[in-house]
Amino acid sequence: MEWLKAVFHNTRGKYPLDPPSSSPPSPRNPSAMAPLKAVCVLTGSSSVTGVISFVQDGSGPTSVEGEVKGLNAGKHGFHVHALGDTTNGCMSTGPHFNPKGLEHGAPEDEVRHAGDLGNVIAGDDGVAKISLKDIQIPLSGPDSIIGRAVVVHADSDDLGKGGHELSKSTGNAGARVACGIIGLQASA
Ligand SMILES: [Cu+2]
Ligand SMILES: [Zn+2]
Repeated sequence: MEWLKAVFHNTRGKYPLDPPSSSPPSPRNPSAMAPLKAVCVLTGSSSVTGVISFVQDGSGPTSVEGEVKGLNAGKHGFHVHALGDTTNGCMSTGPHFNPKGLEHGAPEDEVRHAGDLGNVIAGDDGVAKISLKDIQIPLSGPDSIIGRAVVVHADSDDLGKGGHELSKSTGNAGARVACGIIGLQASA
């Protein structure tokens, strides 16, 4: 056990109280550079299911990859909602994640919720493949999406431009057909 104590003592001594000694944590430290990974398993009251993976390298954009199955063909609103609370199904995941307090928009708009990831498009087989990058959904820091939720909607997100009373808040994307909580995954 002596070696274990030594390692433990050493670790405690180095972070965060003591000034950096021989190997300070820095952006060049390979372990500090390991990309963060997260995953979200989507389920809902209907037969819609999916798995979405998130990877962020440093402070760069977050890559979002995955697949949603069991959808009606066509466009479906795809958002990060504020809360990782599914006690009342997808209804309790709150509104779109919106740390800047802006109106709903398209992913490429300056005025948008951070959680506005636009639409996913399902083919005739009901499968939507997702592959996007976004700068407003980091996996660490004050605006991290870890512990929040991904929601897939029944209808198309009008990206704030539909002129409906809900356009500027939800994109009028209709019911929440599937959702899941975004959780950390082991880094590569
Ligand atoms: Cu939504
Ligand atoms: Zn929104």
